[in-house]
Amino acid sequence: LKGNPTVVSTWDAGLAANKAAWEILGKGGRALDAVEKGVMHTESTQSCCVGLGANPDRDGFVTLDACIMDESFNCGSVAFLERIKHPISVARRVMEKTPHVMLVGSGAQQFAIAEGFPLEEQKLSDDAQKAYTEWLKKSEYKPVINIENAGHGPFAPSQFENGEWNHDTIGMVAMDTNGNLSGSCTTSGMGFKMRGRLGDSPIIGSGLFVDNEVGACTATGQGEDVIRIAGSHTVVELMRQGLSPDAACKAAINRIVRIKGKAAKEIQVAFLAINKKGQAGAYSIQKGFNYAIRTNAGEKLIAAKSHFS
Ligand code: SD4
Repeated sequence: LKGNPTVVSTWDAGLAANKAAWEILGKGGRALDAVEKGVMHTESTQSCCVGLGANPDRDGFVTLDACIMDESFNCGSVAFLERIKHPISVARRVMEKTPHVMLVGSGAQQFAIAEGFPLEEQKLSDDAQKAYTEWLKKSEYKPVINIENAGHGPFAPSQFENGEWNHDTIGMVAMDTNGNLSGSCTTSGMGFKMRGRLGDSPIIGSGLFVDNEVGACTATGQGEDVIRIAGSHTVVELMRQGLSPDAACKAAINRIVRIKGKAAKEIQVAFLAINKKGQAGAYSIQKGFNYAIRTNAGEKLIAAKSHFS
């Protein structure tokens, strides 16, 4: 055995996702299978920000983004996908069954149906319907400050700290017993976003990047600001230069903070990475980001360090 199997994923919902991933990793299975299975759990169960139970766009439709990447630079992605329960699995099919990397919108849905994925009913979950009805009262569109805040106005620092907003995108990266790395990322994006808006999560190099020689990284938070610096790719390249996962995530966050200037106070971005030694690390702009890790030694939820404390 070359590697100690390790899986990390974003937020506390990552604990349950890691457990699903561990059913594969713990038995010596492939990291790619583990990262798909792991986040499928979140797609089925989470409300708010992942899967069909999530908050809709401002026109009232749930649109989903996901991507997956294996140890050999194979990658697949779907974006702006509607009425399909497991976008991560469609992303994997794009990777394995088409000559392409990304499919979007109705084309992605058409491909999913052709692959046998059921077309689900167009219906908001009870929680999402409630949140949307509430949002419609003002219909305020302030994407910068509303991100991850369910449209309820600017962040107060206490919201970052007490985790009111921390049900979120799930990004997962893992190493298997062969020492191979893979990653997955799935989300409904920003609640009450403009119709057609994509974040970083389905974009290889932004929401997720895997380089089996070096390490893997995933991102959560305000996608626009992750895309701006090709975030996950940046973190992996920093690890290539010798930085630890913690230090690489911190350097990438510092870059965003520098670019954003004063506006950095109003956004959250977090990176989560592992390297080939199976070491994990993370860093975020705001306090409150945590990640779940599972190894042979057990499971843990770790609070990441942040730029603002
Ligand atoms: C996006 N990064 O669509 C995703 C959303 C997210 O925490 O991670 N929110 O921008």
